[in-house]
Parts: sequence; C-alpha cells; structure tokens
Amino acid sequence: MDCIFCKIVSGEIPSKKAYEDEFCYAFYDVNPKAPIHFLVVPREHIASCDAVTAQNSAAVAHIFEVIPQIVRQIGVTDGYRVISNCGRAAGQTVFHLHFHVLAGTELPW
Ligand code: DGP
Repeated sequence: MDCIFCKIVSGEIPSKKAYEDEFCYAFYDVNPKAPIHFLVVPREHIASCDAVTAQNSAAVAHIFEVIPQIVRQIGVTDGYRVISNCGRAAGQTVFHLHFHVLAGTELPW
C-alpha cells in the first residue's frame, strides 16, 4: 500500500515527532495552519473517519486520550482545535485517518 502516513509511522519518511506509543504516532504538519499544528494518526492503516468500525475504534478512542497529554506536554494552556477532514470534498488529501490539532493563536471558526 502506498500510504505516505504509513511510511511516516514506519520511519521510512522522516517527520518531526510530537509523541508516539504502541497505537499512535503524532508529528508536526509540514504545512502548518497555526503556530502549533500536529497530526495524530493510528499506527494501523484506517482510511478515514468513514472507515471507523467497532473493530478499529479503540485506536480512535486512544488517540482522544493522548491528545490532551500531548497538548499539556507542549505547553498549550489556552485551548486547541481537533479536526479530521473526511473525504475529498471535505479537504482530505491523505487517506490515512488523522486528527489535526491546532493551537497557539485565536482560531477563527
Ligand atoms: P488533510 O488535508 O486533512 O488530509 O491533511 C493532510 C495533512 O498532512 C496536510 O495538512 C499536510 C500534511 N502532510 C502531507 N504530507 C506530509 C508529510 O510528508 N509530512 C508531514 N509532516 N505532513 C504532511
């Protein structure tokens, strides 16, 4: 499978790591939309939110447990936004489930 985020998770493509554990990997976005902008991805290849099932949703729950830990570790104290673009029309360009975490400024809606 030719998936850029699988290659980042495996280390084949270098990235600036924010966090990692057995189930997920977090790294800074190459094209940041805020002063702090990192992505959290499951190590397992899941194409998008639309491919989340009862069989793989534990990885998603885990990601939502670690996001608060990562933002605290980075020193974010004034709020952050979590986004997942699901599907081409919603702006998804990489078809490996990922959650954008944006912080470090006032974020307009
Ligand atoms: P989305 O458009 O929601 O699928 O977001 C994909 C994000 O992934 C986009 O903000 C840019 C980022 N991205 C794409 N390729 C790379 C890469 O090779 N390294 C890093 N760090 N980020 C990448």
